Amino acid sequence: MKASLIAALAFALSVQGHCIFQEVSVNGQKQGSLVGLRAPNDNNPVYDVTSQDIICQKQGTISNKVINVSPGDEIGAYFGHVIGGAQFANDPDNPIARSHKGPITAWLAKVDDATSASKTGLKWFKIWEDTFDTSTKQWGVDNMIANQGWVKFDMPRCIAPGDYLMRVEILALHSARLNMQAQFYMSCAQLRIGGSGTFSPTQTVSFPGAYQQSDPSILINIYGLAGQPDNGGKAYSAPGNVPVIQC
Ligand SMILES: [Cu+2]
Repeated sequence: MKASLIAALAFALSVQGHCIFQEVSVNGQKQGSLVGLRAPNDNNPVYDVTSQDIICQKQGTISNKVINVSPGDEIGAYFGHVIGGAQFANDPDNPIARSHKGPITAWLAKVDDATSASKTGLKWFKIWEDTFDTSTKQWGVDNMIANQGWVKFDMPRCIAPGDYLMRVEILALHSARLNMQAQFYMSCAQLRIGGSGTFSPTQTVSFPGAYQQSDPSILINIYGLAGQPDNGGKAYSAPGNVPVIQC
C-alpha cells in the first residue's frame, strides 16, 4: 500500500468522533481507568440493537475488581474519545464529537457476582437519564461535554444490597435518520452495593430486546427546519419503554 494511502486511512480512523465509557467515580473518588469495568478495546459504536454487543459493548477488557457503592452515593461515569481521554493535544473530539447529540441513560441489573456473571439474560431497570431539554435545547451529550466527559447521578437510596452490572449508555443521534445509523456507546460497571435498601423492580427490560431499530427514538431526524439539532423543538424520550425508577 502506498504511504499516502496509509496516512489517509489513519487520518480517516482518527477523525471518528466516537467515545468509550472507561472510568467510574464514587463521591468524586476516581476508581482508575478501566477498573471495575467491562469495556470495549476501541471506540466504535454498536449499531445493531439486536446484537449481544448492545448489552455491554464488544468484549474488550474485563476487570477483576468490583466497585463498592452505597445507596445515595454520587456515581460518575467517564466517557473519553479514546482510552485515556484525548487522542492528541487539544483533541476537539474529546470526550466525544460535538455533533453526537443524544440522550444518556443508566441501568442496573442484579447479578450473583459482578466480576463473573454472564451479561446475558439479565433484567435491567433504569435508574437515571438525561435526554433533551426543550427549553435550553441541550441534549444529555451536551451536558456530558460541558462536564469534561463525566456523567454524574446519585445511586437511588432504595437499591437493595448485592452485586449489580451498571450499564451507562450514550445514544448519538446525529445520523439516526438513516436506518441502523444511531450510535450506541456503553460499557458495564461491576458494582457491589451495600446498605439496606429493599427495592425490587417491577418493570424490567432485556438487552437485546429493549430496543427496536424502528423505535421513533432510534430512527429519528433530530434536525429542525433550520438544520439545528433541536428535535424541531419537540420533547424526546429515550428508547427502552420503561420509566426511571422512583424511590
Ligand atoms: Cu461517533
